[in-house]
Amino acid sequence: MNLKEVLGKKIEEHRPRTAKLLKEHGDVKVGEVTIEQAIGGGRDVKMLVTDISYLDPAEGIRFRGKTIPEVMEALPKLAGKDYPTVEAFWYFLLTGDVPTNAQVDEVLADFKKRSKVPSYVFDVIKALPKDSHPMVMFSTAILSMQKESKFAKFYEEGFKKMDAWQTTYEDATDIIARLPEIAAFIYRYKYKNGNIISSDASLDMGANFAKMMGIPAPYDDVARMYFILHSDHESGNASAHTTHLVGSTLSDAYYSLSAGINALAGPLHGLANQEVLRWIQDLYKQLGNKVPTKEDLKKALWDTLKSGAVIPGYGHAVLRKPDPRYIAQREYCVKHLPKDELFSVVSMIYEIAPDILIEQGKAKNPWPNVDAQSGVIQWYYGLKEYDFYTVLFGVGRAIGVLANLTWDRGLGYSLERPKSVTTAMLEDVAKKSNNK
Ligand code: HAX
Repeated sequence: MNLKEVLGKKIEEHRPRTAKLLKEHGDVKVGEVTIEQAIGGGRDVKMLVTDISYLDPAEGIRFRGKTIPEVMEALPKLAGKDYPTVEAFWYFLLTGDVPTNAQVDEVLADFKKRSKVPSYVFDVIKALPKDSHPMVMFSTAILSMQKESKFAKFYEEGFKKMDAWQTTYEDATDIIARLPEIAAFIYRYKYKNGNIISSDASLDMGANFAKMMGIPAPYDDVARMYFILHSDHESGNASAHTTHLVGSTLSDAYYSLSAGINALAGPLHGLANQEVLRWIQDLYKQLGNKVPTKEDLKKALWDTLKSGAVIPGYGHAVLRKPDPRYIAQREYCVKHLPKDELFSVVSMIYEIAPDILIEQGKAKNPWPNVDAQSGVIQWYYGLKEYDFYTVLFGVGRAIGVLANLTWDRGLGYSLERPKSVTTAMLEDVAKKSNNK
């Protein structure tokens, strides 16, 4: 059975579970919403369902039940490489099964068939002002391909709810196969005088991306690691939730992902990775291009907080420990770039920032998240244009959110439409609760 057939079987097997929960237990409560949750962005409100990843506050992310080290260990790798192929990971995220080498080969071949980016996408990118943020170029490029949507066509020609996952799967796979070339094009067009490097269909996604970026090995493994680490963080984070929300209107994967990418572009979300580097570079400049001492760093961290800004790369809405995605990247740095100057500064921040955030007493989680470390690795391999970093995050994030969108359609999830209340209603509830 190929990936699509395996996925179809899994979706069929899963459907009775969702149907039974809805039919027999639909009125069972899974939690209650407090006033703080209603005003404060719905933290911890349990209103999304996914089996693709789960984020435990104390442990961190598990993809399909496996921790990051377990995933990296279990999935097939190409000879001589330290990280699994993205294609193997895609199979795993969609099905929960560790693919055999033969199954990975099928996905590799399938991605190659789908990877040709329509030429108008490059024209669309070039039509934007060249000083547009790369995330604008990335999101626009994805949206510009909407006319390719097989799901949209299927809808027009006679939609059947239970078959909708199939064309969503087709769209999702088409998009993921094309994103590396789009991202690399944006990079080379914007920062390398339009000196574009062509794609090589004989390579896997990681190696092909490294080639098109013009960065030699081991950047292929960096790309694989980076895309896998950034793929999924359950469904409540802003980019995943946005993709899911837009998809719940039966907008296709192109509309949905483009919207999710726009959410990722916020500084409280994916853009934090560029903000970390911007913050460090500003500090270098202020100090006359010197490596900061611990005292300099302490002062700079306090100055940042006193100015009302956040320390980028620190804190998390769910996690209450150092992010395992941060740790995985830190381990890469310890192994491959232990003496790098920027890595030393980021490590110094890791030593200092948590205590300062604890002393300040606001952030519920004083530990680093995925974005605190990721720029260091990119910078080391020559990718110093830090406003591009969120695009790299976006290529990875697409893998997770599109796997979820495929399952959303497979299980026939509903249009998302939570209820709002007025402030007066909340005041009334608060008053009644005081009078008890
Ligand atoms: N620096 C300073 N203050 C921080 C902080 C940080 N790193 N993290 C949280 N706080 C503050 C919040 O701004 C909030 O202050 P107010 O009460 O004045 O509004 C208070 O601490 C409580 O916030 P929280 O409950 O701990 O955190 P939230 O769930 O509201 O927000 C964020 C989570 C990740 C947005 C937050 O920690 C933050 O802004 N971090 C810095 C930006 C960042 O690194 N974002 C990337 C997060 C990972 C990710 O999604 N990547 O894509």
